Amino acid sequence: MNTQNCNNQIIFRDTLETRIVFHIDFDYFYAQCEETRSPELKTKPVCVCVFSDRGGDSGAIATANYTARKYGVKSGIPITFAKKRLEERKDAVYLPVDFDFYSEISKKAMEVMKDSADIFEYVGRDEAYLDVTERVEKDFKKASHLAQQIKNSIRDKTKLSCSIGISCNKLISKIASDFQKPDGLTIVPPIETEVFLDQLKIRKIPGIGKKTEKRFLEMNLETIQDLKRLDIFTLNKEFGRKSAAYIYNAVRGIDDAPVKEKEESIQYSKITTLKEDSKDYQFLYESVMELCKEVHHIVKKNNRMFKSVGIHFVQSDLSNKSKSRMLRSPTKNIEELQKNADQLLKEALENQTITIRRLGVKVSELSKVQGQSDITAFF
Ligand code: DGT
Ligand code: CA
Ligand code: CA
Repeated sequence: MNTQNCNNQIIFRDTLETRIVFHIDFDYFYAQCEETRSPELKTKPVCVCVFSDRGGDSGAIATANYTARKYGVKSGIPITFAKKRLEERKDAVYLPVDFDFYSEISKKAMEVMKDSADIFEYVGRDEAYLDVTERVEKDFKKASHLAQQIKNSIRDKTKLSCSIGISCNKLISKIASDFQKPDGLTIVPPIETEVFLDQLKIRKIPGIGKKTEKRFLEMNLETIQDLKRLDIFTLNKEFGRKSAAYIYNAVRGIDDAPVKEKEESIQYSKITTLKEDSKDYQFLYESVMELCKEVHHIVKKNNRMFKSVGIHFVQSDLSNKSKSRMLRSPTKNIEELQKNADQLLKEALENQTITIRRLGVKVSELSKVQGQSDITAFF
């Protein structure tokens, strides 16, 4: 039995019992949002860019529509690379990110999903898990109808297309939602799990990245079926107990993690591109303190307290690194914010080999300041 606390109700569910879980993921999300407000973009390659404060084409691609992807443009590559790859497409469009707009669209779509789920778990602006076991009475056919209704309703309200994966757990549904993108609907009933997973490349398992894939390829293992040949002892030796257990179960389609009730958690953050790439503490400290002031300004304006503080690095190779910590109690105090951000910076810089390009500070776990305003709120 596994128990779960949801709206103060304890729900008991036997994990051996069939569940029906949806994973819903919007297609080329930021770029599709841009297409909804400018339909003429639909026939063109569209790249949504995070332009850095250094000017020109400095920065990275956040995402691109499927036309641009045909030319090899994908998330994370420098804007200059994307422009080279799209050189022959004079109609290619490069737009700056507009997070407020994407959040607005996301909210509308998430409302549809919430209304259609027994349990709704927000994962990010463009994806969520839904447990629909009860409402479809454990029937995959009814689940398929419900998924189609959700797709239609999201399209009516937001003009967005999404892809849905349906199975008996989060892992298989996540893999399934990615299987027929864009505008996909992939249903994997328990009896078809093995056939579905076996054919797939190892890389399709969430959490298995380039490096792990390479190690498996060196062992001559390419598909999920190949991976099943490894016993748990070999996996333990190669990857350590925790990852080994995850991989061993994942290739067999086993995942007991419940869909947990979770709504979007609001956070306030500020990020800046440094004047030059650096890993020098004193240099970064100055920026962190400045960012804390800016974040604190937003906290104050919204009359909020925060209980979690985080810092974020975009490193010179464009990889990300972040650290956060939970405070003992909620606060709105800037000194506390700066002290914690400074400690996180020191921790993050231990063993830092690569230089840092962009630096961010965020606060989350927000609550309203109750009652009479503290006098410090006026300063
Ligand atoms: P999809 O789901 O394959 O059709 O395409 P996306 O663009 O929806 O990809 P997904 O689901 O991995 O990411 C959702 C959004 O998150 C995406 O529209 C932009 C943002 N994003 C993803 N990867 C990156 C990245 O490397 N850098 C930045 N800045 N944003 C990213
Ligand atoms: Ca997506
Ligand atoms: Ca996603």
